[in-house]
Amino acid sequence: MRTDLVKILFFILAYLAISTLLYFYFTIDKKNRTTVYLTQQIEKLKSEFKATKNTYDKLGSFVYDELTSDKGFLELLQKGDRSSIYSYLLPYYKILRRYNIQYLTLLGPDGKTLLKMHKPTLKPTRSAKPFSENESRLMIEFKKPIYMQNRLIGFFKSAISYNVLKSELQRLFKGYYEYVIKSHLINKDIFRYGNYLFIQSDLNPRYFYEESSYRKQNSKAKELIHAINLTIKDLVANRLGQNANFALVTRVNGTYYVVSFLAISYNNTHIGYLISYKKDDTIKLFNTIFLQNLFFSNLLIIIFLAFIYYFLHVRYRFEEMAVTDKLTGLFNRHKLYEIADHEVTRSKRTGEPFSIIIFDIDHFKKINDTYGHDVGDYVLAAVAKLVQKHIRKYDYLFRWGGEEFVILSPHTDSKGAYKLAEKIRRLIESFEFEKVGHITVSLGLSQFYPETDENIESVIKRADNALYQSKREGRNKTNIAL
Ligand code: GH3
Ligand code: MG
Ligand code: MG
Repeated sequence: MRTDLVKILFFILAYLAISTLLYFYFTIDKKNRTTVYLTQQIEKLKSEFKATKNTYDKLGSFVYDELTSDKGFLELLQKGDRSSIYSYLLPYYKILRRYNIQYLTLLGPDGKTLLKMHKPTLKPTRSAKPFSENESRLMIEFKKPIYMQNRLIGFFKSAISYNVLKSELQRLFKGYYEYVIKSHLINKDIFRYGNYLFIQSDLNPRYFYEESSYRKQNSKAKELIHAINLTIKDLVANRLGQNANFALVTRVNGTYYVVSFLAISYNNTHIGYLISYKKDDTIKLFNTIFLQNLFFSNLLIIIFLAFIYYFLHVRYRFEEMAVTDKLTGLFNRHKLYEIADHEVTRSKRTGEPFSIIIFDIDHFKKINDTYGHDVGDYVLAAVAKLVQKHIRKYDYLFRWGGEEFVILSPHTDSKGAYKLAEKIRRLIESFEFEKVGHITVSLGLSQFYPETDENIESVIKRADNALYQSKREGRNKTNIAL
């Protein structure tokens, strides 16, 4: 019973150990999958950003190509006649505006602003107000050199605001986009130039977004972005400062969202992030895969361990059957040799003897003849039960064959064994067997002498001889072989 409990406990522990290991393995696996996937999402945002930017660059290039192939325009530019240039450029500028390119600027070869089409200063002042650094940071610019007869005569610059880029991204790709800029860029300069108004981002107090872009978002988008921002606020706090791209997963109302951050720089200074918020079922799938993996691996472990347990149990049962006598339930001769082997080794090592008692039921044939084989069987089983009950816990009782039994008594010399033998003889003699009444046994015993005996055979032989001595001397007797 106790060994069964130990075995079951062992299997439960084995199960827990393997299951825990697998849990960690699948957790790491899920994490790796997610990491790879998020990296792809950053790449995706990069591509979206690049592709959208490219369309605006192409639109500007179209006008640029038209202008630079027109000799008349090049001459006007070289002269620096603002109002003529303005009239010349106006139809082009109107086209560009239709495509949301609001900023068109011409610069001199020295890089100084000559004319801003979106804010023209037509009077020939010493120099038109240049773009402020900060204003540039709120735009995406496409600047190209203008040559006349291989001489640099100025620059063509078209630009779009991040607001325009954002709405275009939103139109082309699924999800919501946000552009946030670092707080230290929000200063008077920006306000003065663009009438820009900024709101502190609910994502991080160090980042701001344009009020006008916020106003343009529909309320559903605003609510969702706000809800997502609240869940990732703490997660991004540290990462935002690193000025590097990153992406993360969050869950709002049971829906997974991937939020990707693309770091934006201007002249190698970090200015902010383009953020995309996208609903994502792939992350949900990773979770499902994780749970499926856990479930099926646990099921497999249970089946596997149950199989091993069953296999070991069956083997144990077979082994027991091979060494157990069916009629009496006692160990048989095979087991005697097995146990005797241990005892011989131990006795040789410690010098302590052990004893063998052989006993045989007297006139057993008569019982069979008189009462039948079944009653004979009953007597054999009853004797086994009776003796088993009266020997010490560490004594072994075996059915040697027929109506003969053997007791192996560890730590016992022939003197001690004699006492035990006599006890058994008297016990059987006084016991009242059903139908049969009283029976007797004859016994012979011998001890193992560690110095002279090599194996159990000689001890059994001596005990057997002593048993026959008892038979010859009239039965119901014990003899010691020295
Ligand atoms: P002794 O006092 O000299 O030992 O006489 P005995 O009759 O007991 O000895 P003998 O060896 O002549 O007879 C043993 C008998 O035990 C013979 C055999 O049929 C019987 N026997 C052996 N095994 C079994 C068994 O499993 N069941 C039954 N019922 N009888 C058995
Ligand atoms: Mg007999
Ligand atoms: Mg016999």
